[in-house]
Amino acid sequence: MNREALEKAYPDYRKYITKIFDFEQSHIFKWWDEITPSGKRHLLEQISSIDFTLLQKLFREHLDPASGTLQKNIQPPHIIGIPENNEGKKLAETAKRIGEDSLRKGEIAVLTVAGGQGTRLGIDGPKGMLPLSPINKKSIFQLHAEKICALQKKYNTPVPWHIMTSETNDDDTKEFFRSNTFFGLDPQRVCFFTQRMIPTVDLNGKLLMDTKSSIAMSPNGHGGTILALQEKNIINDMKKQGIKHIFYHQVDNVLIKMADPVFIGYHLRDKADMSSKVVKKRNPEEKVGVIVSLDGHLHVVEYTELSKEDRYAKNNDDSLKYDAGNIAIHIFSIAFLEKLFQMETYLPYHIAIKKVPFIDKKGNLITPEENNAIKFETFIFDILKHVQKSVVMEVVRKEEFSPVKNADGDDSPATAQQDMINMFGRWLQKAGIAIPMDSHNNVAGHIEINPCFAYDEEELMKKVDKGLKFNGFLNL
Ligand code: UD2
Repeated sequence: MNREALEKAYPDYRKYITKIFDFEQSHIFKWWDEITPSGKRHLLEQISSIDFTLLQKLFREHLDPASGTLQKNIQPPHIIGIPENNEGKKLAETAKRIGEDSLRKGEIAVLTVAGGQGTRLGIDGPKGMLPLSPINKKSIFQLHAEKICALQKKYNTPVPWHIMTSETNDDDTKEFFRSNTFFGLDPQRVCFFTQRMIPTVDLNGKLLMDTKSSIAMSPNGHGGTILALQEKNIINDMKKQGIKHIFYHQVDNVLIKMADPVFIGYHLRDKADMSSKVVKKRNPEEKVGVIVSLDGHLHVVEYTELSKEDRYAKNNDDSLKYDAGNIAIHIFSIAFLEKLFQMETYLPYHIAIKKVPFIDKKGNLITPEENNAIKFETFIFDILKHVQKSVVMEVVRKEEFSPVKNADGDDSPATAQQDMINMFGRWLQKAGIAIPMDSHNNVAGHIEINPCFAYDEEELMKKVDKGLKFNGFLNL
Protein backbone atom coordinates (compact mmCIF):
# COMPACT_ATOMS: atom_id res chain seq x y z
CA MET A 1 0.00 0.00 0.00
CA ASN A 2 1.26 3.41 -0.96
CA ARG A 3 2.34 5.70 1.88
CA GLU A 4 1.11 9.00 0.45
CA ALA A 5 -2.28 7.54 -0.48
CA LEU A 6 -2.76 6.19 3.01
CA GLU A 7 -1.70 9.39 4.72
CA LYS A 8 -4.08 11.35 2.51
CA ALA A 9 -7.00 8.99 3.03
CA TYR A 10 -6.67 8.96 6.85
CA PRO A 11 -5.49 12.40 7.94
CA ASP A 12 -6.41 11.70 11.59
CA TYR A 13 -3.95 8.83 11.64
CA ARG A 14 -1.33 10.50 9.48
CA LYS A 15 1.39 10.71 12.15
CA TYR A 16 0.96 7.04 13.05
CA ILE A 17 1.03 5.93 9.41
CA THR A 18 4.22 7.94 8.96
CA LYS A 19 5.75 6.09 11.89
CA ILE A 20 4.92 2.71 10.40
CA PHE A 21 6.92 3.59 7.30
CA ASP A 22 9.71 5.33 9.21
CA PHE A 23 10.16 2.32 11.45
CA GLU A 24 10.11 -0.03 8.44
CA GLN A 25 6.96 -1.89 9.48
CA SER A 26 4.90 -1.24 6.34
CA HIS A 27 4.41 -5.01 5.76
CA ILE A 28 1.40 -4.70 8.08
CA PHE A 29 -0.47 -2.98 5.21
CA LYS A 30 0.06 -5.95 2.88
CA TRP A 31 -3.63 -6.90 2.95
CA TRP A 32 -5.01 -3.37 3.17
CA ASP A 33 -7.03 -3.58 -0.04
CA GLU A 34 -8.64 -6.86 1.05
CA ILE A 35 -9.72 -5.99 4.57
CA THR A 36 -13.10 -4.54 5.57
CA PRO A 37 -13.58 -0.92 6.65
CA SER A 38 -13.90 -2.02 10.27
CA GLY A 39 -10.72 -4.10 9.88
CA LYS A 40 -8.96 -1.01 8.55
CA ARG A 41 -10.20 1.07 11.49
CA HIS A 42 -9.05 -1.61 13.94
CA LEU A 43 -5.57 -1.70 12.45
CA LEU A 44 -5.28 2.09 12.53
CA GLU A 45 -6.44 2.13 16.15
CA GLN A 46 -3.84 -0.47 17.04
CA ILE A 47 -1.11 1.52 15.32
CA SER A 48 -2.08 4.66 17.21
CA SER A 49 -1.64 2.82 20.54
CA ILE A 50 1.91 1.63 19.82
CA ASP A 51 5.03 3.38 21.08
CA PHE A 52 7.37 2.61 18.15
CA THR A 53 10.36 4.37 19.68
CA LEU A 54 10.09 2.18 22.76
CA LEU A 55 9.64 -0.93 20.66
CA GLN A 56 12.74 -0.19 18.64
CA LYS A 57 14.76 0.52 21.79
CA LEU A 58 13.65 -2.76 23.35
CA PHE A 59 14.53 -4.71 20.25
CA ARG A 60 17.99 -3.12 20.12
CA GLU A 61 18.55 -3.99 23.78
CA HIS A 62 17.61 -7.55 22.98
CA LEU A 63 20.31 -7.64 20.28
CA ASP A 64 22.82 -6.24 22.75
CA PRO A 65 21.97 -8.08 25.98
CA ALA A 66 25.14 -6.90 27.75
CA SER A 67 23.33 -3.65 28.50
CA GLY A 68 20.68 -5.51 30.48
CA THR A 69 22.70 -7.84 32.68
CA LEU A 70 23.55 -7.05 36.27
CA GLN A 71 23.69 -9.21 39.41
CA LYS A 72 27.30 -8.55 40.25
CA ASN A 73 26.92 -7.73 43.91
CA ILE A 74 24.05 -9.88 45.04
CA GLN A 75 23.73 -11.17 48.60
CA PRO A 76 21.00 -13.14 50.39
CA PRO A 77 18.40 -10.70 51.86
CA HIS A 78 17.29 -10.27 55.46
CA ILE A 79 14.26 -12.50 56.00
CA ILE A 80 11.71 -12.89 58.80
CA GLY A 81 11.92 -16.66 59.18
CA ILE A 82 9.25 -19.21 60.01
CA PRO A 83 8.81 -18.97 63.81
CA GLU A 84 10.70 -21.81 65.46
CA ASN A 85 10.88 -20.76 69.09
CA ASN A 86 8.68 -18.91 71.57
CA GLU A 87 10.20 -15.57 70.75
CA GLY A 88 9.44 -16.00 67.01
CA LYS A 89 5.92 -17.18 67.80
CA LYS A 90 5.29 -14.16 70.05
CA LEU A 91 6.45 -11.78 67.33
CA ALA A 92 4.13 -13.48 64.84
CA GLU A 93 1.22 -13.24 67.28
CA THR A 94 1.84 -9.55 67.81
CA ALA A 95 2.04 -9.03 64.05
CA LYS A 96 -1.22 -10.91 63.62
CA ARG A 97 -3.00 -8.63 66.09
CA ILE A 98 -1.71 -5.56 64.22
CA GLY A 99 -2.84 -7.04 60.89
CA GLU A 100 -6.26 -8.01 62.22
CA ASP A 101 -6.77 -4.53 63.57
CA SER A 102 -6.04 -3.06 60.15
CA LEU A 103 -8.42 -5.52 58.50
CA ARG A 104 -11.16 -4.62 60.97
CA LYS A 105 -10.67 -0.95 60.14
CA GLY A 106 -11.22 -1.76 56.44
CA GLU A 107 -7.75 -0.61 55.38
CA ILE A 108 -6.91 -3.57 53.14
CA ALA A 109 -7.91 -4.26 49.52
CA VAL A 110 -7.07 -7.44 47.60
CA LEU A 111 -5.60 -7.22 44.10
CA THR A 112 -5.41 -10.33 41.94
CA VAL A 113 -3.41 -10.27 38.72
CA ALA A 114 -5.15 -12.38 36.11
CA GLY A 115 -4.22 -10.78 32.82
CA GLY A 116 -1.82 -13.49 31.63
CA GLN A 117 -2.51 -15.79 28.72
CA GLY A 118 -1.93 -19.12 30.48
CA THR A 119 -0.09 -20.43 27.43
CA ARG A 120 1.87 -23.08 29.35
CA LEU A 121 -1.34 -24.51 30.73
CA GLY A 122 -2.77 -24.72 27.24
CA ILE A 123 -6.32 -23.72 28.25
CA ASP A 124 -8.74 -21.67 26.25
CA GLY A 125 -9.90 -18.84 28.52
CA PRO A 126 -8.92 -17.23 31.80
CA LYS A 127 -6.97 -19.42 34.22
CA GLY A 128 -9.23 -18.35 37.08
CA MET A 129 -12.14 -20.20 35.44
CA LEU A 130 -10.39 -23.55 35.76
CA PRO A 131 -12.57 -25.95 37.81
CA LEU A 132 -10.22 -27.06 40.48
CA SER A 133 -11.39 -27.71 44.02
CA PRO A 134 -10.99 -31.37 45.04
CA ILE A 135 -14.65 -32.33 45.43
CA ASN A 136 -16.96 -29.55 44.26
CA LYS A 137 -14.77 -28.55 41.31
CA LYS A 138 -15.07 -24.89 42.17
CA SER A 139 -13.13 -22.57 39.90
CA ILE A 140 -9.99 -20.81 41.10
CA PHE A 141 -11.93 -17.52 41.04
CA GLN A 142 -14.60 -19.04 43.29
CA LEU A 143 -11.98 -20.31 45.73
CA HIS A 144 -10.55 -16.79 45.99
CA ALA A 145 -14.00 -15.22 46.23
CA GLU A 146 -14.99 -17.50 49.12
CA LYS A 147 -11.83 -16.60 51.01
CA ILE A 148 -12.65 -12.91 50.61
CA CYS A 149 -16.20 -13.60 51.73
CA ALA A 150 -14.88 -15.40 54.82
CA LEU A 151 -12.52 -12.51 55.62
CA GLN A 152 -15.36 -10.02 55.39
CA LYS A 153 -17.43 -12.07 57.81
CA LYS A 154 -14.56 -12.75 60.21
CA TYR A 155 -13.48 -9.12 60.49
CA ASN A 156 -16.91 -7.64 59.87
CA THR A 157 -15.49 -5.34 57.24
CA PRO A 158 -15.62 -4.78 53.49
CA VAL A 159 -12.60 -6.16 51.62
CA PRO A 160 -12.69 -4.70 48.09
CA TRP A 161 -11.37 -7.03 45.41
CA HIS A 162 -9.60 -5.64 42.34
CA ILE A 163 -8.90 -8.01 39.48
CA MET A 164 -6.51 -7.11 36.70
CA THR A 165 -7.39 -8.64 33.34
CA SER A 166 -6.17 -7.91 29.84
CA GLU A 167 -7.88 -7.43 26.49
CA THR A 168 -7.37 -11.14 25.85
CA ASN A 169 -9.58 -12.25 28.74
CA ASP A 170 -11.48 -9.27 30.16
CA ASP A 171 -14.89 -10.06 28.60
CA ASP A 172 -14.72 -13.75 29.51
CA THR A 173 -13.70 -12.99 33.09
CA LYS A 174 -16.47 -10.48 33.67
CA GLU A 175 -19.06 -12.74 32.09
CA PHE A 176 -17.90 -15.61 34.33
CA PHE A 177 -18.42 -13.50 37.44
CA ARG A 178 -21.80 -12.26 36.23
CA SER A 179 -23.07 -15.70 35.38
CA ASN A 180 -21.97 -16.95 38.81
CA THR A 181 -23.58 -13.98 40.60
CA PHE A 182 -20.16 -12.91 41.79
CA PHE A 183 -19.93 -16.02 43.99
CA GLY A 184 -21.99 -14.28 46.65
CA LEU A 185 -19.83 -11.15 46.83
CA ASP A 186 -21.27 -7.67 46.48
CA PRO A 187 -20.61 -6.75 42.78
CA GLN A 188 -19.96 -3.16 43.93
CA ARG A 189 -16.88 -4.43 45.74
CA VAL A 190 -15.44 -6.39 42.83
CA CYS A 191 -13.62 -4.13 40.39
CA PHE A 192 -12.09 -5.25 37.10
CA PHE A 193 -9.45 -3.24 35.28
CA THR A 194 -7.37 -3.99 32.23
CA GLN A 195 -3.65 -3.63 31.67
CA ARG A 196 -2.05 -2.31 28.49
CA MET A 197 -1.01 -4.45 25.55
CA ILE A 198 2.29 -4.33 23.66
CA PRO A 199 3.09 -5.74 20.20
CA THR A 200 4.93 -8.98 19.69
CA VAL A 201 7.72 -8.90 17.11
CA ASP A 202 9.48 -11.61 15.15
CA LEU A 203 13.15 -12.40 15.67
CA ASN A 204 14.06 -9.60 13.21
CA GLY A 205 12.05 -7.00 15.06
CA LYS A 206 9.15 -6.97 12.57
CA LEU A 207 5.58 -6.71 13.88
CA LEU A 208 3.72 -10.03 13.74
CA MET A 209 0.14 -10.10 12.46
CA ASP A 210 -2.41 -12.54 13.86
CA THR A 211 -5.02 -11.70 11.21
CA LYS A 212 -4.84 -9.61 8.05
CA SER A 213 -6.14 -6.63 9.99
CA SER A 214 -4.63 -7.17 13.41
CA ILE A 215 -1.15 -6.90 14.91
CA ALA A 216 -0.33 -9.67 17.41
CA MET A 217 -0.32 -8.03 20.83
CA SER A 218 0.23 -9.41 24.32
CA PRO A 219 -0.32 -8.05 27.84
CA ASN A 220 2.55 -5.87 29.09
CA GLY A 221 3.42 -8.13 32.03
CA HIS A 222 2.16 -7.96 35.62
CA GLY A 223 4.26 -4.83 36.09
CA GLY A 224 1.46 -3.29 34.00
CA THR A 225 -0.52 -3.26 37.28
CA ILE A 226 1.29 -0.12 38.40
CA LEU A 227 0.56 1.88 35.25
CA ALA A 228 -3.04 0.65 35.19
CA LEU A 229 -3.61 1.62 38.85
CA GLN A 230 -2.35 5.07 37.99
CA GLU A 231 -4.04 5.57 34.60
CA LYS A 232 -7.40 4.31 35.79
CA ASN A 233 -7.38 6.35 38.98
CA ILE A 234 -7.92 3.23 41.06
CA ILE A 235 -5.73 4.43 43.90
CA ASN A 236 -7.96 7.47 44.40
CA ASP A 237 -11.04 5.26 44.53
CA MET A 238 -9.31 3.05 47.08
CA LYS A 239 -8.35 6.03 49.20
CA LYS A 240 -11.92 7.28 49.21
CA GLN A 241 -12.91 3.91 50.70
CA GLY A 242 -10.26 4.23 53.42
CA ILE A 243 -7.90 1.65 51.91
CA LYS A 244 -4.26 2.09 52.97
CA HIS A 245 -2.57 -1.08 51.73
CA ILE A 246 -3.03 -3.49 48.83
CA PHE A 247 -2.60 -7.23 49.25
CA TYR A 248 -1.36 -8.45 45.84
CA HIS A 249 -1.25 -12.02 44.52
CA GLN A 250 -1.34 -14.03 41.30
CA VAL A 251 -4.52 -15.75 40.23
CA ASP A 252 -2.90 -19.17 39.86
CA ASN A 253 -1.96 -19.87 43.50
CA VAL A 254 -4.76 -21.99 44.98
CA LEU A 255 -3.30 -22.01 48.51
CA ILE A 256 -3.15 -18.22 48.78
CA LYS A 257 -3.69 -17.06 52.38
CA MET A 258 -5.80 -14.10 51.38
CA ALA A 259 -4.86 -10.88 53.21
CA ASP A 260 -2.84 -12.84 55.78
CA PRO A 261 -2.98 -10.73 58.98
CA VAL A 262 0.50 -11.82 60.14
CA PHE A 263 2.03 -10.59 56.89
CA ILE A 264 0.02 -7.36 57.05
CA GLY A 265 1.13 -6.93 60.66
CA TYR A 266 4.86 -7.19 59.88
CA HIS A 267 4.40 -4.83 56.93
CA LEU A 268 2.71 -2.27 59.21
CA ARG A 269 5.08 -2.79 62.14
CA ASP A 270 8.06 -1.97 59.92
CA LYS A 271 6.23 0.83 58.07
CA ALA A 272 7.17 -0.91 54.85
CA ASP A 273 6.54 0.45 51.37
CA MET A 274 6.31 -3.01 49.85
CA SER A 275 6.56 -6.44 51.44
CA SER A 276 7.02 -9.90 49.97
CA LYS A 277 6.48 -13.50 50.96
CA VAL A 278 9.04 -16.13 50.00
CA VAL A 279 9.37 -19.91 50.23
CA LYS A 280 12.58 -21.92 50.18
CA LYS A 281 13.32 -22.93 46.58
CA ARG A 282 12.69 -26.64 46.02
CA ASN A 283 15.86 -27.05 43.97
CA PRO A 284 18.24 -24.85 41.95
CA GLU A 285 16.21 -25.29 38.76
CA GLU A 286 12.78 -24.46 40.17
CA LYS A 287 11.11 -21.82 38.00
CA VAL A 288 10.71 -19.08 40.58
CA GLY A 289 12.68 -15.88 40.84
CA VAL A 290 14.73 -15.27 44.00
CA ILE A 291 14.76 -12.22 46.23
CA VAL A 292 18.29 -10.97 46.80
CA SER A 293 19.92 -7.87 48.14
CA LEU A 294 21.65 -5.91 45.36
CA ASP A 295 23.67 -2.79 46.14
CA GLY A 296 21.71 -2.24 49.34
CA HIS A 297 18.28 -2.72 47.74
CA LEU A 298 16.06 -5.73 47.50
CA HIS A 299 15.79 -7.15 44.03
CA VAL A 300 14.21 -10.16 42.36
CA VAL A 301 16.38 -12.06 39.95
CA GLU A 302 14.07 -13.96 37.63
CA TYR A 303 14.78 -17.67 37.15
CA THR A 304 15.70 -17.09 33.53
CA GLU A 305 18.19 -14.42 34.55
CA LEU A 306 20.08 -16.01 37.49
CA SER A 307 23.50 -17.31 36.44
CA LYS A 308 24.18 -21.03 36.80
CA GLU A 309 26.91 -20.28 39.34
CA ASP A 310 24.48 -18.34 41.55
CA ARG A 311 21.69 -20.88 41.01
CA TYR A 312 23.87 -23.63 42.46
CA ALA A 313 25.82 -21.56 45.07
CA LYS A 314 25.69 -23.21 48.52
CA ASN A 315 26.09 -22.16 52.15
CA ASN A 316 28.42 -24.08 54.51
CA ASP A 317 25.49 -26.25 55.64
CA ASP A 318 24.88 -27.29 52.00
CA SER A 319 21.66 -25.27 51.71
CA LEU A 320 21.19 -23.07 48.62
CA LYS A 321 22.67 -19.61 49.04
CA TYR A 322 19.94 -17.93 46.99
CA ASP A 323 16.86 -19.80 48.07
CA ALA A 324 14.34 -17.01 48.82
CA GLY A 325 11.84 -18.09 46.17
CA ASN A 326 9.54 -15.23 45.15
CA ILE A 327 5.96 -16.48 45.23
CA ALA A 328 4.56 -13.17 44.02
CA ILE A 329 2.63 -12.30 47.18
CA HIS A 330 3.17 -8.69 48.13
CA ILE A 331 1.70 -5.82 50.09
CA PHE A 332 2.00 -2.28 48.72
CA SER A 333 1.30 0.74 50.81
CA ILE A 334 -0.85 3.26 48.97
CA ALA A 335 1.34 6.13 50.21
CA PHE A 336 4.35 4.48 48.54
CA LEU A 337 2.50 3.94 45.26
CA GLU A 338 1.50 7.59 45.20
CA LYS A 339 5.15 8.61 45.64
CA LEU A 340 6.07 6.24 42.84
CA PHE A 341 3.50 7.79 40.49
CA GLN A 342 4.97 11.22 41.15
CA MET A 343 8.45 9.99 40.31
CA GLU A 344 7.13 8.90 36.89
CA THR A 345 9.29 5.82 37.12
CA TYR A 346 8.94 3.30 34.35
CA LEU A 347 9.50 -0.35 34.92
CA PRO A 348 12.06 -1.95 32.63
CA TYR A 349 10.92 -4.46 30.03
CA HIS A 350 12.15 -8.04 30.10
CA ILE A 351 12.27 -10.19 27.03
CA ALA A 352 10.80 -13.64 26.46
CA ILE A 353 11.34 -15.63 23.29
CA LYS A 354 8.15 -17.60 22.65
CA LYS A 355 6.09 -19.46 20.06
CA VAL A 356 3.42 -17.04 18.83
CA PRO A 357 0.88 -17.88 16.08
CA PHE A 358 1.05 -15.49 13.13
CA ILE A 359 -0.02 -15.16 9.51
CA ASP A 360 2.65 -15.75 6.90
CA LYS A 361 3.24 -13.85 3.66
CA LYS A 362 0.45 -15.78 1.98
CA GLY A 363 -1.98 -14.87 4.74
CA ASN A 364 -2.13 -18.38 6.25
CA LEU A 365 -2.27 -18.72 10.03
CA ILE A 366 0.84 -20.58 11.23
CA THR A 367 1.21 -22.19 14.65
CA PRO A 368 4.98 -22.38 14.96
CA GLU A 369 6.81 -25.34 16.43
CA GLU A 370 9.96 -23.33 17.10
CA ASN A 371 10.29 -20.04 18.98
CA ASN A 372 9.54 -17.30 16.49
CA ALA A 373 8.67 -14.23 18.51
CA ILE A 374 9.83 -11.78 21.13
CA LYS A 375 7.42 -10.73 23.87
CA PHE A 376 8.12 -7.77 26.10
CA GLU A 377 6.95 -7.79 29.72
CA THR A 378 7.36 -5.62 32.80
CA PHE A 379 7.58 -7.29 36.20
CA ILE A 380 5.91 -5.90 39.32
CA PHE A 381 8.85 -6.76 41.55
CA ASP A 382 11.13 -4.36 39.68
CA ILE A 383 9.62 -1.60 41.79
CA LEU A 384 11.63 -2.98 44.71
CA LYS A 385 14.40 -0.76 43.39
CA HIS A 386 12.41 2.27 44.54
CA VAL A 387 11.43 0.85 47.89
CA GLN A 388 12.98 2.33 51.03
CA LYS A 389 11.54 -0.04 53.61
CA SER A 390 10.58 -3.60 52.96
CA VAL A 391 9.70 -6.81 54.75
CA VAL A 392 10.55 -10.25 53.39
CA MET A 393 8.74 -13.02 55.21
CA GLU A 394 9.35 -16.72 54.72
CA VAL A 395 6.32 -19.02 54.79
CA VAL A 396 5.69 -22.75 54.63
CA ARG A 397 5.25 -23.76 51.00
CA LYS A 398 2.72 -26.53 51.58
CA GLU A 399 0.50 -24.10 53.49
CA GLU A 400 0.64 -21.16 51.09
CA PHE A 401 1.95 -21.86 47.63
CA SER A 402 0.67 -24.23 44.99
CA PRO A 403 0.42 -22.54 41.60
CA VAL A 404 -1.23 -23.95 38.50
CA LYS A 405 1.22 -23.37 35.66
CA ASN A 406 1.45 -26.56 33.60
CA ALA A 407 -1.08 -29.00 32.18
CA ASP A 408 0.60 -31.89 34.00
CA GLY A 409 3.62 -32.70 36.17
CA ASP A 410 4.81 -30.10 38.71
CA ASP A 411 2.56 -27.11 39.40
CA SER A 412 -0.42 -28.56 37.57
CA PRO A 413 -4.15 -28.88 38.40
CA ALA A 414 -3.43 -32.36 39.82
CA THR A 415 -0.72 -31.14 42.24
CA ALA A 416 -2.83 -28.12 43.23
CA GLN A 417 -5.76 -30.40 44.15
CA GLN A 418 -3.54 -32.78 46.07
CA ASP A 419 -1.89 -29.90 47.92
CA MET A 420 -5.31 -28.60 48.95
CA ILE A 421 -6.41 -32.04 50.15
CA ASN A 422 -3.17 -32.54 52.09
CA MET A 423 -3.44 -29.13 53.73
CA PHE A 424 -7.02 -29.80 54.84
CA GLY A 425 -5.86 -33.24 56.06
CA ARG A 426 -3.16 -31.64 58.24
CA TRP A 427 -5.69 -29.20 59.73
CA LEU A 428 -7.98 -32.09 60.63
CA GLN A 429 -5.11 -34.10 62.11
CA LYS A 430 -4.19 -31.12 64.30
CA ALA A 431 -7.82 -31.08 65.45
CA GLY A 432 -7.32 -34.69 66.55
CA ILE A 433 -9.06 -36.48 63.67
CA ALA A 434 -7.35 -39.55 62.25
CA ILE A 435 -6.51 -39.08 58.56
CA PRO A 436 -4.88 -42.07 56.82
CA MET A 437 -2.04 -41.38 54.39
CA ASP A 438 -1.05 -43.35 51.27
CA SER A 439 2.42 -44.57 50.28
CA HIS A 440 3.28 -41.14 48.73
CA ASN A 441 2.41 -39.43 52.00
CA ASN A 442 -0.75 -37.97 50.49
CA VAL A 443 -4.12 -38.10 52.23
CA ALA A 444 -5.86 -41.32 51.25
CA GLY A 445 -9.11 -39.80 50.04
CA HIS A 446 -10.73 -36.48 49.22
CA ILE A 447 -11.33 -33.49 51.49
CA GLU A 448 -12.68 -30.05 50.77
CA ILE A 449 -13.27 -27.35 53.37
CA ASN A 450 -15.19 -24.20 52.48
CA PRO A 451 -13.37 -21.12 53.84
CA CYS A 452 -16.73 -19.85 55.06
CA PHE A 453 -16.86 -22.91 57.35
CA ALA A 454 -13.22 -22.66 58.46
CA TYR A 455 -10.79 -20.16 57.02
CA ASP A 456 -7.75 -21.72 58.66
CA GLU A 457 -6.52 -24.40 61.02
CA GLU A 458 -7.39 -22.35 64.08
CA GLU A 459 -10.99 -21.88 63.02
CA LEU A 460 -11.34 -25.53 62.06
CA MET A 461 -10.19 -26.58 65.54
CA LYS A 462 -13.02 -24.56 67.03
CA LYS A 463 -15.73 -25.73 64.66
CA VAL A 464 -15.09 -29.32 63.69
CA ASP A 465 -16.85 -32.19 65.41
CA LYS A 466 -14.00 -33.89 67.30
CA GLY A 467 -15.78 -37.23 67.04
CA LEU A 468 -15.71 -37.12 63.24
CA LYS A 469 -14.56 -40.33 61.51
CA PHE A 470 -12.91 -39.82 58.12
CA ASN A 471 -14.05 -42.46 55.65
CA GLY A 472 -12.06 -41.19 52.65
CA PHE A 473 -14.45 -38.39 51.69
CA LEU A 474 -15.19 -35.18 53.55
CA ASN A 475 -16.93 -32.11 52.18
CA LEU A 476 -17.25 -29.42 54.85
C1 UD2 B 1 6.04 -15.89 38.14
C2 UD2 B 1 7.28 -15.18 38.61
C3 UD2 B 1 8.21 -16.13 39.33
C4 UD2 B 1 7.46 -16.76 40.48
C5 UD2 B 1 6.18 -17.41 39.98
C6 UD2 B 1 5.36 -17.85 41.17
C7 UD2 B 1 7.49 -13.51 36.94
C8 UD2 B 1 8.18 -13.01 35.76
N1 UD2 B 1 7.91 -14.63 37.45
O1 UD2 B 1 6.46 -16.78 37.14
O2 UD2 B 1 9.33 -15.44 39.85
O3 UD2 B 1 7.18 -15.77 41.41
O4 UD2 B 1 5.38 -16.52 39.20
O5 UD2 B 1 4.14 -18.37 40.76
O6 UD2 B 1 6.59 -12.91 37.47
N2 UD2 B 1 0.03 -11.80 34.56
C9 UD2 B 1 -0.75 -10.72 34.26
N3 UD2 B 1 -0.41 -9.98 33.17
C10 UD2 B 1 0.65 -10.27 32.39
C11 UD2 B 1 1.44 -11.39 32.70
C12 UD2 B 1 1.10 -12.15 33.80
O7 UD2 B 1 -1.72 -10.41 34.95
O8 UD2 B 1 0.90 -9.54 31.44
C13 UD2 B 1 -0.34 -12.62 35.73
C14 UD2 B 1 -0.84 -13.99 35.31
O9 UD2 B 1 -2.22 -13.96 35.07
C15 UD2 B 1 -0.45 -14.80 36.52
C16 UD2 B 1 0.82 -14.14 37.03
O10 UD2 B 1 0.82 -12.84 36.50
O11 UD2 B 1 -1.40 -14.67 37.55
C17 UD2 B 1 2.11 -14.91 36.71
O12 UD2 B 1 2.44 -14.87 35.38
P1 UD2 B 1 3.33 -16.01 34.73
O13 UD2 B 1 2.63 -17.30 34.88
O14 UD2 B 1 3.69 -15.56 33.38
O15 UD2 B 1 4.65 -15.99 35.61
P2 UD2 B 1 5.60 -17.22 35.91
O16 UD2 B 1 4.83 -18.38 36.31
O17 UD2 B 1 6.54 -17.41 34.78
